[in-house]
Amino acid sequence: MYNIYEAPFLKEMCDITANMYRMGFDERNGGNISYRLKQELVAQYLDLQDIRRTLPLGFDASALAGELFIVTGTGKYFKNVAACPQQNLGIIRISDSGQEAQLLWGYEDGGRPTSELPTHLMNHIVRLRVDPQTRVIMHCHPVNTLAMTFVHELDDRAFTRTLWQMCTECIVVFPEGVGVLPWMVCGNNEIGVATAEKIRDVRVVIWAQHGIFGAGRDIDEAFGLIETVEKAAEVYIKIMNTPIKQSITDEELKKLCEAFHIVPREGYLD
Ligand code: 2HA
Ligand code: ZN
Repeated sequence: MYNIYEAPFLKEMCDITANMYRMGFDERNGGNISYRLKQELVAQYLDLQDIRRTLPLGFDASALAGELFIVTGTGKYFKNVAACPQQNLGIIRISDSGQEAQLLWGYEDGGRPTSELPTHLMNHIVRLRVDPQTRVIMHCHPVNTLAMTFVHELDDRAFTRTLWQMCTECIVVFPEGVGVLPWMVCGNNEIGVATAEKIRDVRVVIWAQHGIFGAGRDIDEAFGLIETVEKAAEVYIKIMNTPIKQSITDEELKKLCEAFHIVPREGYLD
């Protein structure tokens, strides 16, 4: 058995949480990550029969039965993960019934997975149907994306179009657009269901006045989506009160799509 502290997935979680903290995306205990792991890889580091604790999920996650995830802990600070992963992270397996998470490693001070676990698992279920290679769901609180939800209409198409117009790369990075939810109470099944409904068609869902979710095949994809949206939102917040002399037209966005061989969300360009 290898040393878990040398596992690549543990290092990736330590690196990304430190990076997101430094970027100001995850103040205090803000943000959470779930990363679906390959069983054969985890088996090199952990005895998969050794269940430390069983944690009720409060909803049916049987579509993920047997799947392993490394997940940030509830109430834990991203800034502290790298120094003490065994308290701030946990490795869980979804039980055969789909009603429980079996803790295999971590949360060593008695902790539990993120309060947003229902949203994470519901998002994994939906994204896995669209793209079986999906592994990462990531949530954080980037400031300009939040700010934009105060001053911009929350319609998916309108919000997406504005983001596309702010940076040339946006339509290339998320041609399917973004989904936007109105303000809701977080940390429960209801917001999980609403988010999963949106994330069927997009890899980015924005929670108004709260934050953002990104989905991806790896940490880079999920985070790359989030930082691209955040960059566009920052440009928007910087220019929104300034007279605009020129911008990227729909015709130009179409030319960009042709040049990069991408198909933008139907009906989103005029
Ligand atoms: O506190 O970000 O949405 C963690 C969160 C809840
Ligand atoms: Zn949050």
